[in-house]
Amino acid sequence: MKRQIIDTIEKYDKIIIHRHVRPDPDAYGSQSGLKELIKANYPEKEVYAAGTHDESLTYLAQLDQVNQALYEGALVIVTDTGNTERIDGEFYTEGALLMKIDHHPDADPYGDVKWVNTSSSSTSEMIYTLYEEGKESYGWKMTTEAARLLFAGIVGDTGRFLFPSTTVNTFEIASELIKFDFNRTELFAGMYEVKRDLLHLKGYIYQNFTMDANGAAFVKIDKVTLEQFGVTASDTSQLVGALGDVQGICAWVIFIEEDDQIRVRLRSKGPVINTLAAQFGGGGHPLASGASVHSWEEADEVIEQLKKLCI
Ligand SMILES: [Mn+2]
Repeated sequence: MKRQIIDTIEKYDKIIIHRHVRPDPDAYGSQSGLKELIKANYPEKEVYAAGTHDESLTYLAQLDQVNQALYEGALVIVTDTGNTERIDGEFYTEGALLMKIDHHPDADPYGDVKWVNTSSSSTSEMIYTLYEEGKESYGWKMTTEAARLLFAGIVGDTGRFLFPSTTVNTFEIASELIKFDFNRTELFAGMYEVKRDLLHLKGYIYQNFTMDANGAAFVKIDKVTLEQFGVTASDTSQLVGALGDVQGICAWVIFIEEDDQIRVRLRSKGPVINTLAAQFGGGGHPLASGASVHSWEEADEVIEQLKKLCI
């Protein structure tokens, strides 16, 4: 599979890489990490990272401007994105070939070439194993910048190596990546320094969540509360893991009211919850997913379904 991917990359002079909307470090890490690797090993190729830039990830990478004409004859690679609805950026279907590289469940098997590994901690980890194959068979080199990006993706998706998706391989790859001379302290600051306002909102979450006897928990944060704390809805992505350290918790949902919808952020310690997310038009990982609902009544339905999963 990896050879087929590298052979395909070698065939195209122009490569455009996409990833999912509402990006996280693994989305940026796999997208821009792959871009850096291809650029370093095939300097004559044009490689672009497409999508809408997220200010909170500026410490990782900047994106490239792409237009429709650029897609003609291009290889388009989409990383870290399970389904086409979540692909960020237009025109991704307009290249000569579409390739999917991802670690989410393959519910939507899009693309002409697909490489899906759900047992990988992150797509960034997959990109590292692609590099290993490249190194072995094609003489690929790693760069410090690619190492920094892939390391960030792995750290992000494993919750700093805490999640069960973290394997012996993950640690081995991380230990290889930190041999490169990037500034880890600076990287961690970019990833985890939390604004004071956000910490106050975190306190609010711990003071106001509700949990039943089976460990199903929820908290609702409406727009007024967000304004009171001076926090934007997108800032709250840093708080999804909150409540995970509550003793006895089974699964939880944090609702964030936005202008036109209520964002549903689901996390679990055991029961699979991406099926629940899918019932409400969302998706994601078995233990970390999201969806959107359009009323607090609908939010209550999510809570009822979540309670059933924890029995
Ligand atoms: Mn990922």
